[in-house]
Amino acid sequence: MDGLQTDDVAEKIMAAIKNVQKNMTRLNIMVMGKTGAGKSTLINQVFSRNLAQTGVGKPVTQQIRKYELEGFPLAIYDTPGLELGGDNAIEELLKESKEVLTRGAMRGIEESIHCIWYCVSAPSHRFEEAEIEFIKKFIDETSTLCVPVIIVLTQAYSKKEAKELMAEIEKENLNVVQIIPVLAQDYEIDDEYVVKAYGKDTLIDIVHNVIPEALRNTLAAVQKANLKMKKRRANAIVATAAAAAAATGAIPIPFTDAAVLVPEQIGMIASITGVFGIPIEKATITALLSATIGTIGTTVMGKTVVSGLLKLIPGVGTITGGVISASVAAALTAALGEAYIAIMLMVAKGEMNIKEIETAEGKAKISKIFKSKLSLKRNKQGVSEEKEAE
Ligand SMILES: Nc1nc2c(ncn2[C@@H]2O[C@H](COP(=O)(O)OP(=O)(O)OP(=O)(O)O)[C@@H](O)[C@H]2O)c(=O)[nH]1
Ligand SMILES: [Mg+2]
Repeated sequence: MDGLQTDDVAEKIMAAIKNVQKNMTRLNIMVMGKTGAGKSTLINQVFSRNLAQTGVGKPVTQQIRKYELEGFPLAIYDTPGLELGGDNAIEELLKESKEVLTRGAMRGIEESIHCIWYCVSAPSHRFEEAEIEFIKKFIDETSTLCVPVIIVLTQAYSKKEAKELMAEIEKENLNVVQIIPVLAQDYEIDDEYVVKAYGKDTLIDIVHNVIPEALRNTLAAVQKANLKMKKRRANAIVATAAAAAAATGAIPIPFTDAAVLVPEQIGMIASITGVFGIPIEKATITALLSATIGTIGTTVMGKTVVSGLLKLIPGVGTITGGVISASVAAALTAALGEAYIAIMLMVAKGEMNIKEIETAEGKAKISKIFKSKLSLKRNKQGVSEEKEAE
């Protein structure tokens, strides 16, 4: 691909990214629990934008507030400052939360509450009577709406205490998905002893399993507590795109035009970007293309390099009539996707700045990853193709 064509494809990818982001179904989570339980802390430590700190939220009912950010497909319904045990506040919350759940359920997937996190502070040590009453009633009266409830034992810096509390709650046989201890933020006992945060990744895995498939990429995108989950979603996107590219099959050679990137690959890059939730600019995409697929282009590196690179992939011998085989299309697509995931992971871990992709070193790094992914494919597929030939 020459500069102009790369630019054109980058443009298409940017449009596809915008589309993916625009079409992400919003995830709605309701967070409940007493004041000081650690709801706001948990939300801030799990999601990649500071939702709970961005203001007072929009009152949905007397006690329930909705937190949202423009262009971020997440809504948090919070019951801030709730004091259980006090007179009719509890009855009121029960009524209001039922209202919110019912209203949402009637309006379809976009407005439904998809999961409830009921937070109980682990250091408070016992599950208070008033709280048991509340949650029992709440679960009972909302069971027909089938919204999954997860009990989160927050501030669980003492795993022993958390275990005891968990045993106590389990005795109640509540109809909840799971009870899990979480320490959302490192807990400093003194200067020398700090308990490391834990459990947020497990919480995300549980949520992933209980929400509809249509919301799982959204969850991957909005959370920052479970990179493995982002990676799994991204790998699935690559597998689908590679299979689709193989089915599309005939990609014309030489790879001098935008046709190198079939729509499947454009969609793949856009979807992976969506799942990682990392803002990206066109110049970065252009750099990514030129360091991967672009290196195949004859205008960039000459015919000998083209054939050299293509030797990395299986099935090249089957090029006939100016098109590449299905397995080459799949291998190229998969290598591009996997290289992009590797980069996104480095960026998400803070090991690399996204703008670094545009530097000479960044491009060299990506190019190396892409080529190693291609040759890995050769090894893997080489074996299976030999087997098939037998
Ligand atoms: N170190 C540490 N502190 C926590 C954690 N969770 C909560 N806290 C602390 O506990 C206090 C209360 O936490 P919040 O997150 O504000 O509690 P909340 O449930 O949002 O409280 P309301 O908004 O009043 O309903 C804060 O001082 C937090 O710093 C945690 O996981 N680790
Ligand atoms: Mg709060």
